[in-house]
Order: sequence, then structure tokens, then C-alpha cells
Amino acid sequence: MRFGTTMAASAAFLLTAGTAAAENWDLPAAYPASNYHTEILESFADSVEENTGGEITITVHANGSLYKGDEIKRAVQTGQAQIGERLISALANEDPLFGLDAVPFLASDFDSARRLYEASKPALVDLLAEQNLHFLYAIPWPPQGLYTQQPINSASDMEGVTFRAYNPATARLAELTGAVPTQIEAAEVTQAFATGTVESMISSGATGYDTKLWEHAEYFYDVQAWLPKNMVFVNADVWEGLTDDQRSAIEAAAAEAETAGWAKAEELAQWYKDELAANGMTVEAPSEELKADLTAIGETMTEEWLASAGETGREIIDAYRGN
Ligand code: PCA
Repeated sequence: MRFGTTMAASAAFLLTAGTAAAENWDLPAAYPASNYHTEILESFADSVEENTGGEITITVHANGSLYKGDEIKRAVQTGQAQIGERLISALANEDPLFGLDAVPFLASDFDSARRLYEASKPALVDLLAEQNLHFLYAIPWPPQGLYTQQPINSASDMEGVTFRAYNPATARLAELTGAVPTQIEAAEVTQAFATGTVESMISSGATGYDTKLWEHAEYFYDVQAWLPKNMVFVNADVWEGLTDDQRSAIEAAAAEAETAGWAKAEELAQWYKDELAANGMTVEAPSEELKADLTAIGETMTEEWLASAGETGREIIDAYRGN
């Protein structure tokens, strides 16, 4: 925090003094460099540099290389990194609001995910502000499906199956099917499957593709259960230390990145599934029974979410549903 303020203050001083003070920010990210989220972080960084006339440059550190996924938010809150990207729903233990976009079947296509985002954004921005973070933008993952080694026809087929979770909701869902969840960051997924630590997971076609999951799992059930989002945020002290022009330059780059990201996710959703199939996986829709079982679990989890998220949660869901 202190570091951020000092940096920003000295940058502001140098600027007033008429010297171009270039500030370089570190941006820790949890996903591989070739993933579209990370590619968009790179183009966001280019736009920031361009829009600020080189006053602010950003170095993207992909794949948990600077901080692991579960360390990124704290690193930015404390000013160890100026800016970062994190999967919102991974933070659901801190506040239920972070878990909203991973409630199964609440919003399971791009249009609904967009409306859910719009309904929840003001509360998300405020929550982050209370945590010394300035929210910039959020981009979805493609719809989530079930990866397994054995055919799964109903939720009870998951009984006793080891399962990779990436947030509290995936762990809860696993638990409700009788599967055995372990929390594992995307960067460690390939290894976790290769060593037999886990044998199933729920994720997008994107992460199955990035981790070459066809080497370790045979089936992808295209359940389309929800579309979780990554978000990008800046340390609030660093943000406050910027000039108005710098802030608008960054907001403009963020808006551009967000639009590009939503389009990219939608454009790639089918492509990823085609790649899974081309690499030998059986990619299919869930059976009626599996679908019904997971829908029932989704209803339970929606109730649980509403019970934990109180009045704010109820208002967001009402706004989303147009009540
Ligand atoms: N990929 C990320 C989060 C959601 C997704 O589709 C992961 O599996 O970690």
C-alpha cells in the first residue's frame, strides 16, 4: 500500500515537473499466456501504454508465475502488485457476492451471463472498493461442462469420484453429487490429473484445451452450467495517485478489453469443444437424468446463495430476473 502510494506520488511529482515519469506495473494472472484472457490482458497493457503516452506500462505475468491464482488478490490489495486478474468466484468464501456467477444454472448462456453481470456490477465495484481495490473490467469463461474418465449418466455416477474444484461452488457441487473435491489452480491441473490426484472436474472447453485434458479424461459433458468471470482490479492507493487523464486513459483501455473479451469468449466457445473432440474426447450433451440431477443441485445452491447473500443478494437476483 505504502509502496504504491509512494510510487504514484513520485510519478505525479515528476509529471508536474515536466519530466515523463514512466511507471511500470506488474500484473499477475493465473492462466496460460496463450489463453484469450491473458491475450486480452496483453492488448489491454498495450492500450494503456498507448493511451497514457508511455507514462504507464504493464508487465503481464501469466500462469501464476509471479503470484499463484489464490495469492493474486491479496498481492494487489497490499500493493505488492499494482494490478491483477482473478477469477471472481474463487473469492466466494470472503463474500457470497463473489460467488454469484458460479451458481449453477442461474445464468448459463452469454446473454444471461451479461445480464447477471450488469445486475451485480455496482455491488461488486463497492465491495472491492471497501477492500482497497478499484474494479476495471470482467470477462467470462465459456459455459462450464463436466470432464470425466468414465461415462456419467446421472449425478450418482459421481459418487466417490475424485474431483478438481476451482472455487467453493465447484467444491459444493461435487459434494452434493457425492464426489470428492480438492481445490486446484488451473496452472496445476495437468499435473493433478497426470499424478492421479483427481479424475474429474467442471470447467470450460477453454481450460480443458489449455491443459490438454484429452490425455487424462475421456468425456466432456457439455452441461452449460454457468459462465464464471475473471476480473481485473488495481490497488486503490495506486489508482488514487494517478492523474485524471491517466485514469480515463486506463478506463478507456478497460472498456475496450471488456468488449473484446466477451466477444472472444463467445466466438471461441464452440471452437474449444471442436478441439476437444478432434483430440479424441467424447464431447456430448448430458443425459436427461444427469441434466435433471444437476438442475436440482443448482436449485439447492441458488437457495443456499440467497440465504447467505441477504438483502443485497435478493435485490441483485430480482434485478436480474426483472422482478
Ligand atoms: N477455467 C478456469 C475457471 C473457469 C474456467 O473455465 C479454471 O478451470 O480454473
